[in-house]
Amino acid sequence: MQNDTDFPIAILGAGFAGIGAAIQLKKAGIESFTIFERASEIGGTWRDNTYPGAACDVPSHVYSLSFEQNPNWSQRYAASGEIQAYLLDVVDKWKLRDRLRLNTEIVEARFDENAGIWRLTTDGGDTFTARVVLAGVGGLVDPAYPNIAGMDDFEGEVMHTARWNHEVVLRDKRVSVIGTGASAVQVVPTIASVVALLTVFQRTPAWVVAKLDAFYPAWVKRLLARFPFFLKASRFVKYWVSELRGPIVFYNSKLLSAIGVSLSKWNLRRQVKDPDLRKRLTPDFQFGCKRVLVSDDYWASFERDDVELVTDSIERIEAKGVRTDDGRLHEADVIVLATGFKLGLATAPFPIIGRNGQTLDEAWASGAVAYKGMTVSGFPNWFIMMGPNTGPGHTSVLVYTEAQIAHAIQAIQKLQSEGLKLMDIRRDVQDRYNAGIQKRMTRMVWGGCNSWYLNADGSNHSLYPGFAAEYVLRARKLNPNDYECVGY
Ligand code: N01
Repeated sequence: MQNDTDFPIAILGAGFAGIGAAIQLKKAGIESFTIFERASEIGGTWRDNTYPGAACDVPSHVYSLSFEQNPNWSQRYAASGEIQAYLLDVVDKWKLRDRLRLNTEIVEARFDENAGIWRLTTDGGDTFTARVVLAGVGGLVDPAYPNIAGMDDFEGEVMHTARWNHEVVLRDKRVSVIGTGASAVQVVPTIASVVALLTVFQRTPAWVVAKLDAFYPAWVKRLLARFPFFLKASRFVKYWVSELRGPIVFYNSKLLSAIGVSLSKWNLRRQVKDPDLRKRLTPDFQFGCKRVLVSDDYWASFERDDVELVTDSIERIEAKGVRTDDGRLHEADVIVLATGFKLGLATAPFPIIGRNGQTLDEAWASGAVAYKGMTVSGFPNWFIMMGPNTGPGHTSVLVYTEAQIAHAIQAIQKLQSEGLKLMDIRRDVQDRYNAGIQKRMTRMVWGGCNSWYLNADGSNHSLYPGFAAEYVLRARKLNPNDYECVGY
């Protein structure tokens, strides 16, 4: 049995995954961890996404840590600031501040097989060693900036939704929003009534279903705080509602797709009266193929006289605005890029060098693969949270993350209690698992259109092809036989 101080653990990233892992380590009595965070504050997505209207599109009773449930969510889908405040509270409650190394970006990780340790190098040139790394650096972190000609010519302000500049005043300005994905459906209705003119550039319309958001009255919050059973029951019900709706979003089925389409078209009809406008907002691809969005007021924004939907392609950005290929110049004072993120899973987040000098990018040359999305053969003692093929299109990603944390902690306990040097997922086990995942992909709906879910070759290495509950059952429990276990 090795003691804690001989067993440093590095947690990379202080978002939901990293913070959740730290708490569970503490609960397991393991204190020898450090959380490395490249930004100056914790929070990940909820630190970075502060655009007007930014909120969770999964109910907060499910989109929160199951071991840190919050009776005080103000509404079903909490706003970004409230989620960030929750994470800050959790960090204080669990006294994680002194475990954090903020402003510290890991730029290289190299496995020393003789010693069974990972050597981590920071952007400041410091080095740290870790017996185990829990990597929770997120999949949708770095903004994707569109490659549109003339962007530098624009005389006004340009900002990405994930890097909102709160000093830019939008009131009474002409604002152009490029993109109509999950971020756009939140920002568009929120700023529509503030700006003088809102022009929304839609390349591909999205299926949007009703959000049915509501504030929790004070008595409900008191009830949930007083009787945790009700809070757990609320989480349980919301989890199973989203889970049971899952097949509509993920199976490639005409019948299930028709159900989704009718739900979305009902949402469109109740918000938009003009049949021509409805037509322009209606997707022509199968329901679920791209992420299904939720909103009660996005489509209604286009009924306003001061909001224009533009479906002509963008030709270039000019000094005064956005020129579309019909020759029209859409004048603007501010351009908002709601153009999404670079899929962080496509490559390693920084050079990660495993056994025999192999890099993770080399291992992932034909797409990111990992055993249950967590461990990659040749990269021992390295556990990914929110890794390949673990994203949900229908429910809270945190359900998956908690299973990954549980798995990693069992591995840490095994390494410690048996004095092992390393645990490396067996290549045959990893390959068999991923062959099964890709086989199941053929029954899923995601191959039929272009989205961030897919790699350039059309393969899907981002989403899990099935129910969250099934993933949790498969991933939560460590089977030591799946791993090559090597002692000193
Ligand atoms: O990004 P997106 P997002 N010219 O990639 C368009 C999560 N999220 O930030 O569809 C013109 O969905 C692009 O058009 P097209 C969630 O997982 C969660 O909105 O490629 N348009 C699309 O319309 C989500 O899936 C929450 O044709 C261009 C849009 O930009 C993920 O983040 C909230 C273009 C990008 O949509 C990403 O969402 C927000 C160009 N050159 C986000 N380039 C929660 O509430 C791109 N587009 C939890």
